[in-house]
Amino acid sequence: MKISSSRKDLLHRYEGNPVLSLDDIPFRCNTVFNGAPVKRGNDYYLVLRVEGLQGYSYFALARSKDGFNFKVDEKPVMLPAKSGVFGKYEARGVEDPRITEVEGEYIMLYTAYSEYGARIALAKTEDFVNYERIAVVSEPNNKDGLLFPEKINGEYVRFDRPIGEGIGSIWVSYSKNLVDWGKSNRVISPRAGYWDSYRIGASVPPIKTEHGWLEIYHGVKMTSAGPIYRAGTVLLDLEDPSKVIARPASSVLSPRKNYERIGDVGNVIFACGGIIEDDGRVKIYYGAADTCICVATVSMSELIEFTLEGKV
Ligand code: BMA
Repeated sequence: MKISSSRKDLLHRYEGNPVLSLDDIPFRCNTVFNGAPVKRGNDYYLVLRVEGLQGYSYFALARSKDGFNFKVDEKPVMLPAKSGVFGKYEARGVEDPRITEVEGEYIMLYTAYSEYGARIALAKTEDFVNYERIAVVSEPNNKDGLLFPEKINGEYVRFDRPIGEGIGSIWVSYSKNLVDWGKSNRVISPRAGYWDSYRIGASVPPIKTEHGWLEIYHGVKMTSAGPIYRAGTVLLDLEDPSKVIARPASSVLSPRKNYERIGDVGNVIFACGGIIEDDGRVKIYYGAADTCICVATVSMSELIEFTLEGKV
């Protein structure tokens, strides 16, 4: 019996973690976490969620040549909008960016936060510095929005996490134009008794594999000392991502290091993206304890083999 995967983390932490923390930010702010990575050619970009000293979040940009050593631009790249529809729904900040390249366009879904709650908003960028806001694409009480890297049957596909009857499940929806979304269907829900029993949400834009879409999501268990956020995997049907092919019992990364345990919100691993390298390894970028950004790596084949053990 294979027990290694359930007894220790499948993902390997980068020894130089955290790759970004408050000391790397060239302007005054409270904290940095939950960054969305993109690799274009040999250049890595990481769109960072920064929480300002005012208490609300906005986005900054970090650049790297190796995916581990980053330098942050002098000024933030996207502040909450001040007017119009976006001004109304971003009044308490913009959070948790996820960027997907679809047909040569970089599309970012993020949480727009206001007195009305969390909604998902969509923007496009060509250089990760300038953003064209397209639309607010969900009603309140929804977050963890991200796009698939390919259309399915000619339509854009997204995951999100609406809060239904107090239970937030991951849902899939479709759109022809990125603005109007529909055909929503539930994908997975929290599992009583497991590491993801309290809350879940999509984390990394799905990775296409010959076995199905591999989604790395976050799951939360509530304890008497508060929540624990972990990362886990699920494999979904390529044509209909609401069909689960495999969902292992165990997670792939749990908070264990001090930088994951201690911070503004302790015991949090919260991934917002991954980069698949030519050697078949994937770098997962995750916010740790809502206080810094870390990287963990794993080979795609190991991750798939592990996930397939949870075949339903
Ligand atoms: C989630 C999001 C994340 C955050 C996490 C842990 O609900 O708000 O931005 O990292 O909680 O606090």
